[in-house]
Formats: sequence, structure tokens, C-alpha cells
Amino acid sequence: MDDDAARVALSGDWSFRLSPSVADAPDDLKDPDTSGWDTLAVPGHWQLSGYGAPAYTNIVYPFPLEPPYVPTDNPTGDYVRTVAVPASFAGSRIVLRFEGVDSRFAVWANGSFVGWSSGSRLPSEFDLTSLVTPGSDAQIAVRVHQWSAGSYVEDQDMWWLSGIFREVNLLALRPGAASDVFVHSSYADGVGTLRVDADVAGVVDVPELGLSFATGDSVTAPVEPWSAESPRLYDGVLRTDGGEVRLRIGFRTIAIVDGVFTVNGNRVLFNGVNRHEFHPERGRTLTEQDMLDDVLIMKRAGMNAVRTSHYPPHPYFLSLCDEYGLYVVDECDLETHGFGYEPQPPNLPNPVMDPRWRDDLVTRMQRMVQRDKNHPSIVIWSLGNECGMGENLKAMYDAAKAIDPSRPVHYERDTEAEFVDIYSRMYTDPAGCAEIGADTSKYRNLPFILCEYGHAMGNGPGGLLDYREVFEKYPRCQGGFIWEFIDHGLRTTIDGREVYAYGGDFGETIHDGNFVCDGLLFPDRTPSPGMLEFSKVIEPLRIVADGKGGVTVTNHYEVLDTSHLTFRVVVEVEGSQVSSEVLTVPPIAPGETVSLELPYDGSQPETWATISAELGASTAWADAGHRIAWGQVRLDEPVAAVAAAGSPAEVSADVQGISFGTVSSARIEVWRAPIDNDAQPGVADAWREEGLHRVQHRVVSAGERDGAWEVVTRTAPPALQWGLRSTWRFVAVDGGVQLELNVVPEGLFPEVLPRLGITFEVPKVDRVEWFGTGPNEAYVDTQEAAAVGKYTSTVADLQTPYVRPQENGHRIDTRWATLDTLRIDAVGTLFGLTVRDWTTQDLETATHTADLTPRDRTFVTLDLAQTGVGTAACGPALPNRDKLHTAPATLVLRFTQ
Ligand code: IPT
Repeated sequence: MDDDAARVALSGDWSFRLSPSVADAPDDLKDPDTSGWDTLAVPGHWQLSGYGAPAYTNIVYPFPLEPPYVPTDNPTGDYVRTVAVPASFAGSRIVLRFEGVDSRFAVWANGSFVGWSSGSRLPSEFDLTSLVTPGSDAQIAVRVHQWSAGSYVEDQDMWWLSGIFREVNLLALRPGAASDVFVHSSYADGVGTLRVDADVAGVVDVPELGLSFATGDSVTAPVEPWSAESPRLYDGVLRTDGGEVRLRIGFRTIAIVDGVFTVNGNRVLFNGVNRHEFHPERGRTLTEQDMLDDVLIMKRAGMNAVRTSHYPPHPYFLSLCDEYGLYVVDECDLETHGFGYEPQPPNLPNPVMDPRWRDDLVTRMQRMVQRDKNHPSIVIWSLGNECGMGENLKAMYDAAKAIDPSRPVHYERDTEAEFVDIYSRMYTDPAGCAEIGADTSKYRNLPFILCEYGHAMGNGPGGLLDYREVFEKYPRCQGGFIWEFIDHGLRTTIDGREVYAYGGDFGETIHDGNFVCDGLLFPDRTPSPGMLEFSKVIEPLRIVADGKGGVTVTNHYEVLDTSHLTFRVVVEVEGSQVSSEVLTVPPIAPGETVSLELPYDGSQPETWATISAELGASTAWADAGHRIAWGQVRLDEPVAAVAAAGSPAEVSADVQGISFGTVSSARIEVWRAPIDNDAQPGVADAWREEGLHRVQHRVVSAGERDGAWEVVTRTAPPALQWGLRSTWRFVAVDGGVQLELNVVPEGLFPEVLPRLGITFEVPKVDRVEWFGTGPNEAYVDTQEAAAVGKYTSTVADLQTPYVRPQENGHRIDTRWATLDTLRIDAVGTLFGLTVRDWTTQDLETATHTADLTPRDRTFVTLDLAQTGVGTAACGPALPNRDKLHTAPATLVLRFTQ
């Protein structure tokens, strides 16, 4: 609560001692002699300060399943410090409050045992009034165990990290001060209704609204509503005999109307993300700046919602969501994933099914709702994640409703919608979502959300546009939350190289590898291409070519019209800007579409208009000029490519491949360094069985033929009966050669190829320029954020630093590229461009980005096509549409110097 209780913050150094087990921890906390102890900063995790080591598991427990027992080797951290209790605390109730301690802890004050608590991401309070003396020093000792019965219900997909990781405060609660305040604020038709309940009677003032009223009274006033897009807050204050409580009031009404979740009567489309609390050095200890960074990143990317997976976040984060405008699904600190979904034998009950756990789980829910109930940003409570089903979950639901009937309750594993208020699934494919959308007779006609989708592990997620179409088509399909916001790579040094560590890097005996790196942000919070793609897909305005040389603009905002936006059109001829002007667009209301005419060009060469909507004025979360949405329309009429007429160009062909000019070792390429989405469901293994990772090359023939120099090659794996027969025809053109490549599959060839293209080496390249898509990598199913234009980059900057190296950096639909002085032009079919200072094999064998060291040559791959990336690491298989189906293919390229 934001009250005026006096407080002493206990952040900073505490004396610290880590014992390997409870038995090893001396029983001396009544009177500890800390002279030989170390110091440790609070808040923080001891594993990130040199004591013990982090460990990562996703689903499984890193200890035997025998609830409630935990290993005897239970690292135990003792914290001791002295606090000067202010004399002014006299007469007050003195309370020691912990915001988060992982996982179970006990407290002593001035030599007396006070109590213990668990629930790592929940607050705990201890009354010290009778144990400390205002005006004197008090000694506080805290014993924290890494493992506890609580660990069985805190099996979230994240690093196991222990300690006092959120703030500790000593509070003075004056007599007559309110300790439980509940703001009830709603909105309808321009009028806000407000009632404040408190455990101590008082008076509420909301100066901006001219309101002054007693607790328990209901008042109304004309107000502006709160929503994620327009997060209007009113400052209020509750005054009681014991002090003041500051209130931040947002007027909004949540209702499910005809199976649709609404805020203030408007259908909500959740363009959300799952957020773990994470920092690459501090783990789950975040600073206020970290939390603000997260909120700003989300707002700037156009997200409107966040699920606090899978525990209540630091309360400051929720205050930021109130202020900046994000809908929050606040999730309880509960996951028992390692038990599986099905009822277990009676001797191994999943805690959600076992009556002995009921009170603990219900209390966890109550503690969350009580802590967070006054945040207007929270629109849904969530019971937890991945526990299967059990009676205790229904008890938690009832407990939440008893405190706060105003918010719907979510729990994804209530798969038949027995008691939840929102129907939820994770990773369902777009067709499955459409089925749910089309049949409202199922699942009690509840609103449907994907609490997780678009698994953002490594290169991807692909196919997000398919989801948007379903969310827009079926009112009941109200969006979802990408899994997840940030890669949890811990910054560390392995063998002298700085890396982002993942599971296994700390010597864990059981771990889940880089499944902990599946975010839209890299660990340092820089956006991955997946973030840019998601941001483009969820744009609140849709600006699309109308097929007549103009564009249509559709407003998908929930409440905003477009009057806060400036529309700009930039015309580029082959990537060079020829004009930039502001378009006059009348305000477009939510749900409306307007058409805009553009100057029709018709000229050659390739001409594109890019229409952007930018913030006209700065907001709390972005500067004026920040781009909100954009679209492109091609203005010229493409003409057919002219075939080359020249004489045969001599090239050499040997065992290394084909060479011409500065190009050497040119070969057919079918392999890519498996991305996480290839690896998880066995796609890459199937490709390996087809021998795609180890094809060999044979020059079948070389010589002059039909006016060209023709080389025939065969590319095939050992032991298997298939191959690609390729005919490379070279014709001399001004300054170089034109290659016409025909590839024909033979024998029992694989149905799908990772890629089909040519790969070759050139002398080290400094600068790459290309006209095609950019600036970021784009694949067939991740090209929404790619704009046609002319781009320049170093080779290093073309690489995407996925924490675990994998195929990356592809620029789809390239028209031409220059690698220093070598120019490559597409003749007819466009190509995919990949340029790197290492080989595909180097990429494949590297385990961390730091393993990749530039070679003294540059390696280029020009793809006819490449299989899409998808989200199969934890999601549906790649749709057929996005696979590269093996078939005869032709690529024509011109190489000039
Ligand atoms: C799902 C979990 O809910 C989430 O915490 C995370 O582990 C994610 O998967 C994978 O990264 S559970 C999965 C088995 C569908």
C-alpha cells in the first residue's frame, strides 16, 4: 500500500553465511557472531553473488518427487543485520515486511524467534512491536532455505534462484492507520462510480473531481475512463486518524457480454506477452529502471497486455502498468508442472489435488489478490500455470471471488471450462483457434484467449499473421500472450569468453538447456527480429495496398481515433528517396477504414511508397515521431526480365566447387544450421536421416554447350538413393557472368528441404548493400516487419545473435546485393541473401555466440527458397504452406564486378 507509514528500508549489505545443508547451519541465530561472515546485498540471489550456482529446469523438479520432503543437501543462507529503529516508531505497530524471499524463511529479532513464511513471490509481514525498542538498534536474523515444501508448488520454467530477492522494510503502522483499503471504481456512459472500503473509517478526497466522501459511500462523477490505450488515472487520498493512503484511481468496468470480454463496453484484443522477471546479472531482482524499461519496450512495440507468468511481479511493475496502460493478467505463484496432468497414485498426489495443500494454495491466492486488488491495470486473475486439475484450484477460484467478484479468473488447465471465467489454451494452432471461435456453444461460450502462443525461442516465431486473422474474425477469440518476453540468459564467463549462459552451463546434472532462452528480447533487452515481427503484426492501424495504387487504412484501436497520429508518405525509387510528405488524413474512428490515394507512378525502375503513422506529439512512453504503423505499396509496374545474350563465360569446376571471378567453391546448398524450431520436434533429425547435413558434390561434366559454359553437378548424401542434378550455365555479360541454374531432384528425394540455394566464398567483405527486404532478417513466415528498400550493413551486423547459435540473417526477396565490389543481380526470381564470416557448420557446432570467430573469407548463400521458421519448439508444426517442397527449380543471377 502506498501509505505514509514511516519506514526504514533494509536494502543493502547484510552479513551472510551459506551452509550446504540445514544440518550444517549452526543453530545460532538467536545470538549470531557474524565476525567471520561475508556480506551479501539485499535484495539479490545468492547464486548470482558467488554462492552455489544457478540451475535451470523447465518442467521437471531438480530433486526427487516425494512431497513435501526436499533433499537433505538443502543450501541454507543466513542473513543478519542491525537496524536503528527510529524513536518516532514509538506507539506504532512495528512490522517487518518482506516483498519476496525464495523459497522458505524464518525470522529472529533481537534473539527471539518471530516466525516463518513461504510463497517466494508473495509478501510476508512479521509483527516485531514487542521485540524491538524505538530509539535503539535491533538485530534481525533471517534463515532462508533453497528448497522447501513450497518448491513443489513453484516449479515455474525458470532458473532456480534463492534468497531475499525483493526489498525488506521495517514499517511503523500508527494506531488508526488503514491497513486494508479496497478501491471500487467503475465506468459507464461518461460517469465514474467510486467507493472506497477500508478497515478503518476515513474520508476520501479526489480533488480533481471535487469529491470528498466517507469510506463505504458510493459517489459518482463525470470522468474519463481508464483503458490500456488511454490510462487515465485520478489521484486520491484516504485520510484516517492514523494517516494517509495515496490512491491512484482508474475508472473502468470489466464485463463479459455475450461471451466477449469487454472493458468499458469495448471488446478487448489482447496483444500481449508473458513476462518473467529477469535481468542477465540480477536474475529476478529488478530495479525500478528495469521494470520501467520493460513497460516502455512493451508500449513502444504496441503491446497492450502482459501475463505475469507465472507469479505476481514486483508491485512497482503493476503501478507502471496502471500509469502507462497495459492490461494485466496477474498470476498466482503456483506451478506443479513436474507432476504431469493426470491424477497421480495416492502416495504421490499433485499438490492441487491433495487436501493437505489446500490452505497453502488458497492463502497464496488471497495474498496475491489482497496485495494487488487496487491496480486498475489488472483485469484478470490467474490461479497459476500448469498444475493439471484439482479441487484446490476451485477453492482458490472461490477465494479470489470472495474478495473480488469484479474480475474474471483464468486457469488454462481447466480445459473443459468447468469453473473458470475465461477459456484459455496454449500453443493451439490458428485452425484450432478458429474452431473454438466458430462454435460458441462450447466451453460455456466464454471468451477465449491463448495464454501462451508464438513460442519465441531462437529464430522465430513464424506465422503470427495467421493468428491475427483468427483474432479479428471471431469476436470470441480475444488474442493472446506470446511466450515469452525475454531470454533468461545469465551473463557469465565460460573458458574466458563472455556468454549468456543457459541450462547446463553451471554443471547441472539435470537441466533443460536453452529452453530458458525463448524471448522476444535478447537477455540484454535488445529486440530480436521476432519482437519486430510481433510488433508489426499487432499494429493498431492496418495500412495495406488497395490494388489500385492507393492504400486503405483501418483503425484497430480499442478506443483511440487517429487524431494523435501524423501520416507520412515516402517514395523511393530503387531504395533512394525521391519524396517525403505529410498526408492529410481525417481522424479515423475505431473500426473504420479509409482509402488514401497516392501519386501513381508507373515508371521504372522499382518504386515503392511507404506510408507511416507516427505519434504527432510525445506521450509518456514514446517521443513524437515514434512509428505506430506502416505499410507499403508498389507504384511501378514490374516488367519481365530480359534474357542475357552473350558468349559462353569460362569458369572452372573442381572438387571444391565452381569458381568464377572472385567467387570460389560455389556449390548447391540444402542445409541450414538447425534453428530451435527445427530441433525440438525432430524435424532436423528427420532431415539428418535424409542425409541433408552431409551432402557430397560431384562435377558430372563441364564444357561449352548451346552458347554457354555449362557445368553439370550432382549433389547427394552418402548411402542414400537421391540427389540433385544441377545444370549451371554461364554466359559472359558486361563486367561478369550470368548464371542460369536448373536443379532437378532425382530418386527418393526428401519431400521438404531446409533450403535450396547456392553457397560460395569470396574474399573478406567489409560492406554489404542490398535492395530487397530489411533491415532485419526475414523468412517466408516472418516477413511482416521487412520493408522493401535499400540497406547497408557490415557482415557482422547482418548476424542475429541468438543465444544458442543457429541459422539466422536471411534477407528474403533480394533484388540485388553488392559485397564490396561484387554485385549480384536477380534476373526474374528474387533470392534470399545470407552473408557471414563463418560457415554453416561453424554455426551448427557453436553452443554460444562467443564460439563464433570470423574466418578470413566471407561465406555467401543465395537461396531460391528456404523453409519457414515456425514456432514448433513449443507449438504447432510448420504449416505445409511455409515448407520448401522439393521440386525442379530455376535461379538466374548476374555476377558483375
Ligand atoms: C509452457 C509453460 O507454461 C511455460 O511456462 C513454458 O515452459 C513454455 O511451455 C515453454 O517455453 S508448457 C508446455 C509443455 C506447453
